Amino acid sequence: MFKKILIANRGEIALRVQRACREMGIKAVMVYSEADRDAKYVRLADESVCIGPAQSSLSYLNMPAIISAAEVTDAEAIHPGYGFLSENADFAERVEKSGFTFIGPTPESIRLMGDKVSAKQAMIRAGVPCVPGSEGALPDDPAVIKRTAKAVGYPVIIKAAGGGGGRGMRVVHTEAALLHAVQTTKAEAGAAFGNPEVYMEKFLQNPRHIEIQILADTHRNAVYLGERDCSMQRRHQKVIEEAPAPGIPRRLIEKIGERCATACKKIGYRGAGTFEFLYENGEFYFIEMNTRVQVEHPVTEWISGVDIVRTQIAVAAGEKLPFTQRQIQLRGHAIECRINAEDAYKFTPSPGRITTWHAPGGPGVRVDSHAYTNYFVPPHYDSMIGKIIVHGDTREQALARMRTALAETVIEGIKTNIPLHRELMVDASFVAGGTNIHYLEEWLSQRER
Ligand code: MV4
Repeated sequence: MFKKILIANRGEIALRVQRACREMGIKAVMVYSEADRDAKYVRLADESVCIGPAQSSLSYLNMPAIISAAEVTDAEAIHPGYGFLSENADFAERVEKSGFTFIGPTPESIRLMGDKVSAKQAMIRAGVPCVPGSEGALPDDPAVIKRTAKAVGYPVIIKAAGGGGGRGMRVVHTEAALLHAVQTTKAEAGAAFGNPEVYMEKFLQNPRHIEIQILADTHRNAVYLGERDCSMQRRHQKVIEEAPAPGIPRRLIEKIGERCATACKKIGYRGAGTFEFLYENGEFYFIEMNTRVQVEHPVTEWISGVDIVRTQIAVAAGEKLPFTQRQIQLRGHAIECRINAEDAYKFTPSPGRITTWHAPGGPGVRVDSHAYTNYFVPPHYDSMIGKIIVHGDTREQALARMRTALAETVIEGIKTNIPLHRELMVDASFVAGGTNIHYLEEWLSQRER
């Protein structure tokens, strides 16, 4: 096992990885920007190295600074967390070329999944169901583009191969609008991602966003840890996640989960990963794969009993998965609310000093946050300051525990989205379960104030 790991991230996930290291008897090196210098999780680290000014491009995205920090502290491996460099194949490659272990998949796997056209082709070959659409990238020939759209059926969606997470997409409803949409999406993709390739899919009008968590080792073992429902989102930012997904038949999840685990073995995937699906009319359609640990991993940890971050580290060190698929038993229901430093309804960021931080507790409540009374939320980064996760034997119990946890929470000095969560936890449609990806935006637009 590693003796020392460098954590190339900030905030709650940096603390989460640090906790896993401590539990495993591994020393943790924290890198930080000038804006995070005084954070408690930096002080708590065994060692820490300043890697640059507040601006991410000069610190948390600064590959030479991070690799130098690993060199001077004699760390053996680098955990990238989520965001920042976590899905950057070039970074993973430079980490390995410098003699360190990248805690994540190989640069080849990251590259394969980073290109959404190659990702989809790999998944089709591996037997994972995908959204019907073009076979690979669209060619230039206008006649072929029109014929493809006709065969798929309108509405269609044009997506950039280099996009993902909601960037570089355009919905097309008629043939009259098709060629212009393809040209515009290509031009934007070329400018934004350095790759003008686009592909076409049938546009699903009212899907849910369901994702499957997988873990794989370097000994050809892969398991799935069930699904998460991440449909409650606004502008491609998830707000609430839960597991299991309400109302989806278990045997269907098991069938798709098995396909995902098999696909991992076929492509030689290692580490943690997430298969993103759209779910509509009882069918699953793969859209993208994330090659990192995700913000919402705790809901899966709680229903499965598996420590995902610990397992990421173990498999990166070459260990075998410590469980088989049959040993994975999913139990109860978990819900996560992301706590953001922002206006609850206008969504404008609200950085600044937290004058009171009172976290909830009690049975079935977990809080993942680096914040505390007197913590200063810097204005330079994502507004998420933590997560409240609850577990119950049933969804009803989990909902009741989340309502209680949100009622106990006191955060003063900055605005947060806690009032939004309190409203959603008693919203009839959310309480019923199974709302789609458009629900929150529609709810917000109709909400009277
Ligand atoms: C789609 C879609 C409908 N049909 N693809 C947006 C993020 C990216 N991961 C894929 N996205 C979508 N792809 C087809 N063929 C609708 C979306 C989408 C969406 C997906 C998941 C979560 C929230 C979303 C919000 C708007 C659109």
